[in-house]
Order: sequence, then structure tokens, then C-alpha cells
Amino acid sequence: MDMYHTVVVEAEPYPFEFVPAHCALLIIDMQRDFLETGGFGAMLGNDVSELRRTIEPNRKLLAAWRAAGLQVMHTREGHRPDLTDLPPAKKVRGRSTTCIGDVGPMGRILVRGEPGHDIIPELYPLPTEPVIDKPGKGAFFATDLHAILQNRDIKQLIVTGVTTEVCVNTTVREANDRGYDCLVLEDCVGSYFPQFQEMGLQMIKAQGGIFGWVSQSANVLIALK
Ligand code: TIU
Repeated sequence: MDMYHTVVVEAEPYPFEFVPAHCALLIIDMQRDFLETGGFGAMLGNDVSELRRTIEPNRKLLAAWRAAGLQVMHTREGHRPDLTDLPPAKKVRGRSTTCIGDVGPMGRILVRGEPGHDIIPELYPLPTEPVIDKPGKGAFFATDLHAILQNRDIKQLIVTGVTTEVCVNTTVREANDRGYDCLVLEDCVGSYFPQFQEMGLQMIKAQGGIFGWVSQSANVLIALK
């Protein structure tokens, strides 16, 4: 594969074309607290299997993307240990007895440095891969992601991770407004709610790809060969 030669991936609403040197794989919030059976997501009563089915396709895609020598970035949702970056509205939302910053099943919930906040071992970042710690749902809000992408000459993003309608959708919308093309891979994104998985992807590709493109990881793997 030529890093500077356009690659075409079958996608909806029409094929996604990218130049590998200018395209990064952005893996959103594949954190233990969202995905593991003993995590915060599961504690709230969510079915983590809907998210766990994305692990294997992400693992294969990540391996192929790394083998091709392409750029990878990871994000994690979470807050400073002193919670100074946690909006009071976010802390109290949901009226749960256990909230962000409290001690949960895998350390303090969504607090940086705690075991549950970290990325699952199957997709653990390499030291060379930037990890963006974000306080919000979108990966551009209050982070240096845009600067990193600009410094690395990245124009397009292949977006995977969790959850489809929350952090993935918010990030894709933020990226779209900043001029990036986004391809979202259906088998590599997951939601606790099947109907939101379906509609979260429909919203991205509707109206001629209003926010981006949708495809399957197999189509990217074929294109990387
Ligand atoms: N990463 C992400 O999507 N954070 C969430 O809180 N998602 C939910 O679906 N709750």
C-alpha cells in the first residue's frame, strides 16, 4: 500500500476515499468501566455484551492499521482526581446514588489514573499512540485533539469505539464541523441500546452523509491489503 495513494472503501452513502498518510484511526473510550462486566456501565444495569462484541473487530482493525504504519489515537472519558474539570451538572445527572468521582467497582468512577478509567487490555495503546483525555462526550471539547491532528496533517478519521449515539456521535459531529471526513465502522462501534446503535448510524449517513460515512471493518481491511 502506498501511503500517499488514494484508497477506496465501500461505504454508505457512497464510497469513502482516503489517503492513508492523512487518515488516523480514532478509537473512542474503549475503557474498562464501559466494557467490562465488573465496571460502572454494568453496575448501572447496562448490557455490556452489546459493547463487548466490538472488541474483536477493533483488535483486528488496530493490528492491521498498525502493521500498515498508519496513525492511531485513543480517547478516554474522565476527570482530574480533584474533579475540578467536572461540571456540577454532569456530576448530579441521573440522580444515581453512585456518581462520577465516587468509589465504584474498579476504583473511582471516570477518574484519571483509576483502573476502570483505563483502556481495555485488548486495545491497549502503544507508547507512540496519543491518548486524549477528555472531560466531555466529544473528543474535541477541552482537549488538544484538533491541534494534534493538524500537526500530523490528518484530514480524515476512521472512528470506532463506544458508545455509538453518545461519544462516537458527538465526536463525529465535532469533527465534521472542523472539516474532517469521518468513516464510522458499524461492527467496531457499540451502544447499550440496539435501537440507538441503528439510529446513531442512520443519522451519520443520512442526507448524503450529513456527518460522514458508515461501513464495516472488513471493507477497510480489504482496502489496506
Ligand atoms: N463514551 C461514552 O459514550 N460515554 C458515555 O457516557 N456513554 C453512554 O452511553 N452513557
